[in-house]
Amino acid sequence: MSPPHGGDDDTRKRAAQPIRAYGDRMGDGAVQLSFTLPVAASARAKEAARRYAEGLGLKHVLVTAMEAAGREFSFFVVYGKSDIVIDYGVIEVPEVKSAERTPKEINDVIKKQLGRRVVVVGACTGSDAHTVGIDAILNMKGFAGDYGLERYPWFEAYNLGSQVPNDVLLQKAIDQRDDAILVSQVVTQRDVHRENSRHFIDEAKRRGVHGKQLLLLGGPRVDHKLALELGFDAGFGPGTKPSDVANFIVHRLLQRRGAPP
Ligand code: B12
Repeated sequence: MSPPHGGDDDTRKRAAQPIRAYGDRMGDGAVQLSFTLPVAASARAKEAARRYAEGLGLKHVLVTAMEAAGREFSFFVVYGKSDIVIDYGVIEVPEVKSAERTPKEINDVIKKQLGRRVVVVGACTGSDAHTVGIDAILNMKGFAGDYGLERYPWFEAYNLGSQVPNDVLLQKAIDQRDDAILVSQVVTQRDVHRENSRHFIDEAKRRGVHGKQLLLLGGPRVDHKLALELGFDAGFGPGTKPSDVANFIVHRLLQRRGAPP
């Protein structure tokens, strides 16, 4: 078993570490940027893209690609250089902390230390119809060679699918006395993921679930910081493996029992 990710030394004061984007040479500030302008592709459009990138503060701008994107839109890729320097030393970001156990170790620890199956329910909620993310975490097959929670003998996992209303998911979790509720949010247009997640948390508070059952948020534009801000216990983004989620849940359940995590 490996120690928790992002240990306690995360909070220690770090030395200043100024950094700039790296392209060809260290500190050259070279960046690549892509964007769309609402004009048809043409030589004028290309010049507009160059000026736009300069307006963003880039120097030595080179428009390397222009593609028509529909009749009245053009997509651009530009290179440029930026003078911006940031201090990496002052950056602090909350990270999900849990021991890194293998699936076998996770099952063994649940059996020995909890002595009962861990019950979880998940769904892609609101109007969001994307199921692949939540399936990757919960279904047998799993993701990137890492089996999903359904495959763990000491997990009891329920996947309600997509477009599930928040109150339906919460009611199921209450009825089953689940240990954790997994919410997937993939569509982020007009911040619908934040709006729906806030609604979920409000409902969870109203029903007395908040602070009792573990609330996990996941999706391609979700991170731990955002999830904490919204009132969840943890957030998981792209590349999350089912064992990351299993590790977090078990870590927290053991912590709650006062057992060494
Ligand atoms: C497949 C797909 C679809 C399929 C979905 C099929 C299905 N059954 O899921 C269909 C065709 C139905 C579809 C529809 C739409 N889609 Co779509 N779709 C995609 C696509 C190509 C792939 C998404 C995917 O499967 N990713 C793979 C999974 C494994 O990754 P993931 O979701 O990030 O999940 C991982 C992590 O985020 C995390 N995770 C995710 N959820 C959770 C939850 C928990 C609790 C935890 C712990 C972890 C976790 O773990 C997973 C494994 O690591 C993406 C583009 C892309 N390349 O990403 C667009 C994309 C997501 N779709 C998009 C859009 C706009 C739509 C539509 C609105 C299009 C339309 N105008 O009709 C509709 C949405 C309808 C709706 N009501 O939701 C946009 C979203 C843009 C945005 N920022 O909001 C994208 C990004 C495409 C784009 N570039 O425009 N889509």
